[in-house]
Amino acid sequence: MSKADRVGAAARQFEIDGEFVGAQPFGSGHINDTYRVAFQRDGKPFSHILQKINRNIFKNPDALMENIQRVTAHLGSQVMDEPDRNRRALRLIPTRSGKAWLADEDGDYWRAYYYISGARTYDAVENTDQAFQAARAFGRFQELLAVLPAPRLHDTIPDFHNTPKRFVALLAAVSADTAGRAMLAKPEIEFALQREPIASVLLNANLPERVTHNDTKFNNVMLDDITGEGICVVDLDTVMPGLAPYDFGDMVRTTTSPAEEDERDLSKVTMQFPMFEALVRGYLSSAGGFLTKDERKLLAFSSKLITFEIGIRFLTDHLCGDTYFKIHREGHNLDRCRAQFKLLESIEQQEERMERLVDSLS
Ligand code: GN1
Ligand code: MG
Repeated sequence: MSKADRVGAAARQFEIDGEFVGAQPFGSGHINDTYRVAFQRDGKPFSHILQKINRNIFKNPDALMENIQRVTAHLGSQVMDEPDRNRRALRLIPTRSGKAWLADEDGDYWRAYYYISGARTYDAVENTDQAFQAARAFGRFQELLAVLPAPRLHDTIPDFHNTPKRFVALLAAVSADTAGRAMLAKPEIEFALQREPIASVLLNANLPERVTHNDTKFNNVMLDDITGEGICVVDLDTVMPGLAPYDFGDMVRTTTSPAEEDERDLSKVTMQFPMFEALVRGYLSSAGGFLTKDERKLLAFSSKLITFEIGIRFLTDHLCGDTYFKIHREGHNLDRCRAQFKLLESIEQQEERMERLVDSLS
């Protein structure tokens, strides 16, 4: 069966009342395969979202889907009273046999979500209002999940934000040098080695464990086309127990620079302070009620740490021959790493001012 046929076959197994028309790749994720699947009923077109889970990366897809099922059901119940509740939390479409996900004959796992119309994601931020809205939405996401009933969620990727372990993985990749790329990446490797001491700061800070998103990229929140409001947080694969500042940090990494994550013109990559301020205000407007003093104190620092962490993950993958993140050109992971490290420098230069702002707003 061709790839397209497999997508169609999977789409037809979900409880969707209509005739399957076709599928288009959707979004800009680096991990799963995401499609917008088109259907029609009585000649009227409509779409849904279909995703094939990357089994290379998610070793326990049943646990992952169990998490997603619980999280989406919980969020759905929390937004029940809102008039447009169907746009405010992702909703799974069950399979024809009543399951929350599909495991096909090839061992692939699929899930389908109702399409959310009148809203979209952006790969690069355009203005401070968008930054405020995104941070407010992620903060609210954490707030709603703070009352998720027990049991604890599964760790879909153990040690996901364990920066010291990410650092050790980089060292191993440097010494194995399987793809023969370490020589050419020497400046980036040096850059990373100099910053080892920051790796363990958050893990050693004795922060409370919370339900966190863990992939709070700006393009993981949908903004309403008309009002601009951050209405729905997407990409729930890594929702699991974690530390709140890591979530805030990844908003800073992905929302404050006007350039995209893989920008090659590094002069464009910079931490824009007004965007940072909008993120702090937006995040505190929703998460301010539950964050502890210690968590607040680490918000500015977390921006630096996560940018370091993702930078070394891109570098590690480059050295390993690009086995983890999808790449679309040669050297793509090295480009991504360079952009992260440029951003990290920009954050370092503004760190004191960032600290002062968080202090004054907390
Ligand atoms: C991956 O799902 P996607 O492509 O948005 C990655 C994140 C990284 C991000 C960098 C499961 O996210 O951790 O921050 O790329 N997700 C996983 O863009 O590793
Ligand atoms: Mg994502």
